[in-house]
Amino acid sequence: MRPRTTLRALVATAALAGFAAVAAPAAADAPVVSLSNLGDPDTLPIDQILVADFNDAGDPTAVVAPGFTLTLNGATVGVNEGVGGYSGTLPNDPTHYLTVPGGKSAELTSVKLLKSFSLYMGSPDTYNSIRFIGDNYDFTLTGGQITAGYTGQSWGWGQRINFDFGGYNVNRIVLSSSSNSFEVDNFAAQAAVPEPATWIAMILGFGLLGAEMRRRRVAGAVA
Ligand SMILES: [Ca+2]
Ligand SMILES: [Ca+2]
Repeated sequence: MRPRTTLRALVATAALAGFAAVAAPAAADAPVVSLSNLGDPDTLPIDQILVADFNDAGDPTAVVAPGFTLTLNGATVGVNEGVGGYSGTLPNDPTHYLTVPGGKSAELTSVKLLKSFSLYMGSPDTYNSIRFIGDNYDFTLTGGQITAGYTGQSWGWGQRINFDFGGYNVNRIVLSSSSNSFEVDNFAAQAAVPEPATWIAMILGFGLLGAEMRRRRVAGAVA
């Protein structure tokens, strides 16, 4: 009996190690926010792809990358642009963009987990919020936290903002605003790829679990 008990303990330890390797810590860190490309709506971080450009006002939930879904909970695309009190124009961006007015939201979901996300934002306001939800992750940034400290609320301010999840993975991004408005364009994202060590731990853990299950089935059949 002793060898079997030892094997079982080994399997349990290896499986636990595998699961521990894929589980993120409970306390999440804030996304690392960085600004780039002042007044340039089109240049993306080299490791990201364009996800949504909001240019088709006739199909406001259209996305340009597969695996992404856009939901507009009262947010608008391509209308009311530049109307004072509702939506401020984005500097150097003559195309349609997304406006999230007060009390409304817009949500982007991704089939793949994302390690970073960026957008072009204009007319920043202290009451804009962006929430990132994912694998053991739920973090909301508001106002100056979104714009790396900028709180000028100027229509002349437009900048790409990059959010790096610092090793966490995100697949839901919710933009909301408690007043008019949160204006953005050209969403871009980078999909997460599991670390090789994580894959090895997962494969080892599941392989040993499978071996243990097969052993138990055989043991049950002969009992
Ligand atoms: Ca656009
Ligand atoms: Ca605004």
